[in-house]
Amino acid sequence: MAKSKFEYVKGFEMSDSCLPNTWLVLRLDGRGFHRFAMAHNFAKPNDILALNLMNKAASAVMQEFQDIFIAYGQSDEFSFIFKRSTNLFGRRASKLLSTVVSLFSASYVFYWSQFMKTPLLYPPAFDSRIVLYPSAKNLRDYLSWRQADCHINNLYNTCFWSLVESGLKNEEAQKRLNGTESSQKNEILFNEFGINYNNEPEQFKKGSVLLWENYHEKIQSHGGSTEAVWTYGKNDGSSVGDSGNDPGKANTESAVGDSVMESTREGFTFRKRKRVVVSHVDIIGDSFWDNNNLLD
Ligand code: DGT
Ligand code: MG
Ligand code: MG
Ligand code: MG
Ligand code: MG
Repeated sequence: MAKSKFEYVKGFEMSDSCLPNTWLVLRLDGRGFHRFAMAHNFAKPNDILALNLMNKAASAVMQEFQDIFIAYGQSDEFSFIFKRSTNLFGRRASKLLSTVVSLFSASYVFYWSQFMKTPLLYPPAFDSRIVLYPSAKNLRDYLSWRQADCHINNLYNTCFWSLVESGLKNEEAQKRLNGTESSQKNEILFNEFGINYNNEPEQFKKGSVLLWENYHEKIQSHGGSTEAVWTYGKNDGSSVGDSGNDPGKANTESAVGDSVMESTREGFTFRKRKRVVVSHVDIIGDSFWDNNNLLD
């Protein structure tokens, strides 16, 4: 087809494709969520429903972009790690950033009412960036950094809000905690509030890790109901969203793509599926990485 005389303007577009063969980390973060959390009455310091809504939106992103092999979320942020070999959108940074962050934001709004009891008062926005990591050590250190950040903030915030609840003004609580070590914060929680920080929910201490898990869907051959039959997967956790551990529900909720007809026996067909599962495990130590073959 003949080109118009205006076509030359395309030449002004800049190439921004990411270096090949590097782990591509895309992190997004809620804009002004200090205000957003207050406006929507988020529980302090952690609103479990708001955190689960973040997980749901992240799961929607993973299901759309299956080159993401792990995602990690805490507070108002999520990191998505793409396979080193991904060629999604020709690895163009602007295309990846804009598509992922808009799908995440739209999903956050789309699923809001399934999770939150208060109405959504204004549209939330998220910023996003891409960072490329050339070595497995760099990538693991990146994820360790985010999980350590989660722990440090959660310990501080748990202490801070306990002090405020006990009657201190915000500034007084801040002053009390200024310069304290982790051990001192643990002691304040234990001695003054009877809280053993170790017993706080894993989701709050460790954040959320989203991974793919394989399973076999069992289908009765004459149509009818379907049932999930779990493979001996290494990842344990619950499905994302409100489906909990109900595999039947998870089927329709989270099952995606690549459905390869596997086998038919005893009147049942088994179909290979994969779904996103969320867990709240340590990703700083070696055991997570030893147990999950993720870094090839
Ligand atoms: P930014 O990211 O520079 O636009 O500004 P913010 O205000 O989003 O700050 P950021 O991302 O450093 O910190 C996250 C804020 O979100 C922080 O003020 C606490 C709030 N937030 C996140 N999750 C929760 C929650 O579960 N409960 C409550 N009460 N607040 C939360
Ligand atoms: Mg920020
Ligand atoms: Mg933020
Ligand atoms: Mg943040
Ligand atoms: Mg287009």
